[in-house]
Amino acid sequence: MAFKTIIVEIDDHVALIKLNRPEALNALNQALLDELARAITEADRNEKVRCIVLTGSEKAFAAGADIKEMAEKTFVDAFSSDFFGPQTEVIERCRKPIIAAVAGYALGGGCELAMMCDFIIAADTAKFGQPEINLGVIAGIGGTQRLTRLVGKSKSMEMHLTGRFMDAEEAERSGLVSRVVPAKKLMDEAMAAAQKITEKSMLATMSAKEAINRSYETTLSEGLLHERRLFHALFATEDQKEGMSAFLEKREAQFRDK
Ligand code: CO8
Repeated sequence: MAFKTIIVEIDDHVALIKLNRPEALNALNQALLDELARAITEADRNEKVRCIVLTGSEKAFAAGADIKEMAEKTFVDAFSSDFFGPQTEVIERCRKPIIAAVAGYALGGGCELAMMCDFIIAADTAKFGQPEINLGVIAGIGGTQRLTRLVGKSKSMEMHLTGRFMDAEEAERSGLVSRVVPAKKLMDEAMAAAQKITEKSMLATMSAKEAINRSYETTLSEGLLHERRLFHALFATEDQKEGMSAFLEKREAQFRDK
């Protein structure tokens, strides 16, 4: 089924998902979040897809949840529909890697959406912020939790309490983004990173993602044990034999996800 608020292109094992509501700086409304959840579910199930890249426009990754759509909501509306809960859980459950390629504004829900991805590559034009406080609310899809884990309490607290934006250089320095690239090169860099990921064994890729995400959920000793067991389990795969033989034989590994 065609999408109206996003554009999805699958090219050479990478699903590129572009948020596409230019009239509202890609503000996240119900339709967009529904379509995004559906596109990510489909990409996760599609055997051809090995990595997902999520991006917006040059001006905005996403300027937050759609304020026009939200403004008249009541508590009952928000609570009974579990406002944005089901869609964000789908994104969080995706087992394939998702790279956020962020240019321009990533504010409120837009910053939170970028942080739901596995890592963020930022253009030098990127601006991150959690300005919900200016609207009389707070972050609602992960901002208080993920930003705090990524940049620490002090900076997260300042961003949430004052609503100030962080530029790309500060975002890299504080650990919010993996790296900053010139805006013109953003998509080339994000696609090159995705391409690199597609060449690995999917079994190792998904294991690495699972183990890293587990570090947010558990104690160090449980996390270390989980990592070690996944590492042990990968010795049951043909890809481990292929990867190590290829190294010893000084050739490129040909992984088959087996
Ligand atoms: N929602 C709806 N429309 C928006 C949004 C938004 N978040 N952001 C921008 N737009 C619209 C504007 O209304 C404008 O539309 P129009 O031309 O029809 O008036 C158009 O996009 C262009 O925007 P501007 O003219 O404002 O562009 P500027 O370049 O002057 O400013 C800014 C850009 C600074 C990004 C400015 O638009 C802005 O401050 N936007 C709002 C940012 C914001 O407050 N974001 C947080 C929203 S709340 C949120 O995200 C909560 C997330 C948690 C949800 C939890 C659910 C469970």
